[in-house]
Amino acid sequence: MSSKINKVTLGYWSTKGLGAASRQMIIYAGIPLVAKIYKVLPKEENGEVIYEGSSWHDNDKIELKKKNSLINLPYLQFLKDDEEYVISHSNTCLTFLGKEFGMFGQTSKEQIECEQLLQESVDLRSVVTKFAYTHFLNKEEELFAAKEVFISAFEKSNSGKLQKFEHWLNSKDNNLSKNFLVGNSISSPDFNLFDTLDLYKNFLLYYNFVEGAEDNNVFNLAGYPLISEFFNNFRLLPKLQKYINSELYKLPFTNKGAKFGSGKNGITWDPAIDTDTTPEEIIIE
Ligand SMILES: N[C@@H](CCC(=O)N[C@@H](CS)C(=O)NCC(=O)O)C(=O)O
Repeated sequence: MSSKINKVTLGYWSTKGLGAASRQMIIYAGIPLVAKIYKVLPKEENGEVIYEGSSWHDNDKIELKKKNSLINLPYLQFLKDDEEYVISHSNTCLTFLGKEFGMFGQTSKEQIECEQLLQESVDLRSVVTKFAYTHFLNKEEELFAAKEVFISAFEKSNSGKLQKFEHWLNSKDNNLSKNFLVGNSISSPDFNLFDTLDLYKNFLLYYNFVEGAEDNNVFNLAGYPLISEFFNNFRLLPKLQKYINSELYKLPFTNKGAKFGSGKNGITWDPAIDTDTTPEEIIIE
């Protein structure tokens, strides 16, 4: 499907976070992306370093709020048929982009599948991000909480979060590809699931929850063969390589205040050794 949009601006923090899947989709669709980057800055409060977001809150947010009262990060801004759109809420952005780029199912039944899968991937992601932004009193507490995340996301009972996706893929008709969540082609929830799995991959490897695991077999060894195949296939998709090879893919998953996924080494942001050199705009034509 050819889009009537010739350029999209996407605003988000200097992290992957809730902005990554939309960035991927725009690049995958071959539409020029202006990735506007806002950075949180360290500030001392009660003897502790906290991070504040005035680069966003006291700047672009003020003007954008006049155009959309719900404005938040991530947001999309673009012209379509000479009309300006400013959209926020990550799943709304992904739904819009999916429909615009022909990546939101081929039938109304598939569209409903996409919508459910987007919500489900939010549930899966929130288990690990809640943990990532929690500050633990000591290592023991952290490891206990990490184990809880592992159980909640990876347990095989019907309550586990990831088994839902494994079963979803498994129950697809035999004539449909198991490399995509919906039908036989890529759709919005694939991007969201990929980014979430990428974060879980780091989590599993760091806490060593899966013995002998490496980058490309961690989900398989954890007992999720279809998820493993989905993940490994997705990151090799030719149209995704522009993203994988860009600075956007190198950004940390979480923001600087997070204990997990925020540092350049993939663990915790450390102001003593880490510097945020991300430019204010990353343009991918
Ligand atoms: N439901 C929203 C949540 C958005 C949100 O919480 N954004 C965070 C970053 S993940 C933020 O810092 N927003 C900036 C703001 O509140 O203006 C979404 O899915 O986009």
